[in-house]
Amino acid sequence: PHRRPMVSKQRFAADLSRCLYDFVVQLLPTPEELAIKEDVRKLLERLIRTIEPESRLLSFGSTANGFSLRNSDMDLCCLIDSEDRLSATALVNMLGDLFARETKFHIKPLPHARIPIVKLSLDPKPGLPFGIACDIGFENRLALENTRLLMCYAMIDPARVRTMVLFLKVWCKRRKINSPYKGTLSSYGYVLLVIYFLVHVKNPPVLPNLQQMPPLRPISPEETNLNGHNVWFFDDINLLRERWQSSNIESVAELLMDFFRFYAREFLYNVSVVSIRAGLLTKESKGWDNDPDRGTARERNRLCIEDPFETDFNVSRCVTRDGLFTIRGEFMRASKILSTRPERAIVALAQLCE
Ligand code: 3AT
Ligand code: MG
Repeated sequence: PHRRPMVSKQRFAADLSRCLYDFVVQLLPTPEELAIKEDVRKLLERLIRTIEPESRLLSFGSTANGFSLRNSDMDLCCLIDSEDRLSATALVNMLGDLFARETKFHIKPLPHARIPIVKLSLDPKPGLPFGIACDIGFENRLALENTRLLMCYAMIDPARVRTMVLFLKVWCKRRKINSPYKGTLSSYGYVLLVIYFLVHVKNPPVLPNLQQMPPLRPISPEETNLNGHNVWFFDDINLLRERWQSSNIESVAELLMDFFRFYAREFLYNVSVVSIRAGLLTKESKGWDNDPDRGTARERNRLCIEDPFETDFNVSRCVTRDGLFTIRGEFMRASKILSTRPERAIVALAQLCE
């Protein structure tokens, strides 16, 4: 039988890069959606201030870090700048009642969750075809900092970094491997995998390590301490854009292909820890290795991704044995699809996200 010759690697990569940009652009939130969400944030902040006048309501997660897709959830964090504030549990109950009285949102207060939150949602309507889903938490200052860190990484090389991350977020949702509750990985975890790959695996690196760059002036440990964690990183984006010029010139498609190949075949899941702060670490060095006497450590640390600031925290502790098996299978599948280089890149993209 007649076999179709493969298109050249260069042509396929150029083609796929263009398809990736086009694909991702149409999934970005519209200006209207962003405006509606900002209005919601302001409205809720105004209401919260009737109970706690010294409070601020801030966005974190994808709405604030540059990795937001259309219709993504809103993650909000309430900070209260006064000494004698109410407990999170009390606040969740009071705000639940207040929002139920004063807004059209469906309200679900979770005062006794490990991290107490209020969940709000709005049904779809013509100007808002997917409604709104929003979680409000309290005093989660570390999440605000890791959001800012990811935002800085996104801004250094938006064309490549944002495209890769946004594509990966769509891909992992479509392939149903983005549910920490079901044993797979959170979006935050996938973003850390991408950044690790661009900082520590690619050689030359695509991104600098913002947590290890020399500061512009001496910094005392107290200044950068947040709940016992060092949250310093180089955040002068304008200066960074002037000074950081990656000598890696690979296209976004080449990077994506290599990303899938790396996590499909190269990364040693049994012994290694992904750390964007420190590079490749071992489970042993962190005390995250499988301890036969404590089976739970093994189950919690199948996949290990160190949080950039809360370094004793494994971001992927929810990933189960089956979950990891599925995720690795998906990395292999993706890697295989891209390595066949079909005539039209768009076909590969469609197949990837099937
Ligand atoms: P989506 O657009 O909602 O899919 P996202 O970027 O908002 O993606 P998440 O909803 O997974 O990402 O997380 C929102 C933020 O919450 C990101 C981070 O500041 C914090 N966060 C989420 N998961 C974890 C985790 N496992 N450990 C520590 N912080 C987390
Ligand atoms: Mg989110």
